Amino acid sequence: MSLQAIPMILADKNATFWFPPKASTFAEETDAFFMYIFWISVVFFVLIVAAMCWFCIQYRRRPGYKGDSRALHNNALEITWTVIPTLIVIWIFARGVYGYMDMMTPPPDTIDINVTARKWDWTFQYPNGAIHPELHIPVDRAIRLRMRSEDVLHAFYVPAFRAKSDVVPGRVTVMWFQPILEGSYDLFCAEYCGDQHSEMIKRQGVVVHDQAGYEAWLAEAAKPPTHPVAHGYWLYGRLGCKSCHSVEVDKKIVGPSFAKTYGESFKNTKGETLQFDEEYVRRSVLYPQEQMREGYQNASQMPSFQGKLKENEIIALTAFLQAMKDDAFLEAVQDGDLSQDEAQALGYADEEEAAEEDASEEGTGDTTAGDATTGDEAAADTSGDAGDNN
Ligand SMILES: [Cu+2]
Repeated sequence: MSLQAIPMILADKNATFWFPPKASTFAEETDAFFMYIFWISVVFFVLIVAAMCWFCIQYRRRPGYKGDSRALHNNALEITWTVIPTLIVIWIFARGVYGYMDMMTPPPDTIDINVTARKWDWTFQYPNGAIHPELHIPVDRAIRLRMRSEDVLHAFYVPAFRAKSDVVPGRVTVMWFQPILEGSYDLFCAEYCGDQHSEMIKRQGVVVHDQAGYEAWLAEAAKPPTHPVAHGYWLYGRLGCKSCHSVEVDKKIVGPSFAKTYGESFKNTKGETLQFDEEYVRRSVLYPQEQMREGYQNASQMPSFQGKLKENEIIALTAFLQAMKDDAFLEAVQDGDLSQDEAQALGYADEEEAAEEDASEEGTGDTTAGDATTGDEAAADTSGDAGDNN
């Protein structure tokens, strides 16, 4: 489609030639201020360049002319060209400080969302506990972000909100904004943070809903799928695994690929042969640096999930990894966003309502590792036959 050739900013009907959509309360003032400074610059540029050209011609070297070696003054002129620009710059500064204070001071009633930045992904944690890689917020409500970095300096930037702030390791940075326009907007990391920095650009990664839509989304986002494999896939997309572990066979992003690795044996950095099994997955998640796979010594930035993941969630991830041996499932995962229906058709997800009726037909998977060992209701009624070595 030809529209794709045009920059996104021109394709968006709410955007203008200069700016992305005015999607937050900051936009109007920021854009107006930008335009003031722009036009002030244009006026001075034209004045100065025109004067320069005119002087070049008027006072060009002519035969027989001897210059005056004294420096000449015109006090009135010099005071004018000092005072006027100084006043303009003071006005720009004052207005900038005023706008900055506004952006730094959240109103009392905000929705607070925790943001974690890491190489090379974002995670958002919502008031009801839901964790998601995208920012979903309601329109016309003040949003306050409490941002942390797990590794290096990142910067949270949503151009449509005219909102940007550094995310600094070792401290919590707070920013706020109030969206005023429903829609999806791009999220950027605006601080170069390593070789996959561009992976932190999330196209349409910020979604502004109406109030009812936000509440519905939030309720849904907090609810993990019940089937361990679907649950594992759900976690894979939310915990940041995705940014380092590919689902293409042998494709290395940072860590090893997740495709068809389960059950294989491999060498660790000490040259010992290990089996990629439940125990290995569990220890890798909790103590990632303990058994580094040969060839992945540099992937030491894998964070430990100790205290962050419950046992049933580790079991779900294991089940997901195990299911990645299955060609049909793998292909569906590779195609992009595996839907609940797709996972269900392949036998890797429970149907929410009519689970009982369909369970006998759906239960084809032999990959539901962990349904025997977890006490969690999430995995207790899975339809798989658990015919594996769990
Ligand atoms: Cu970054």
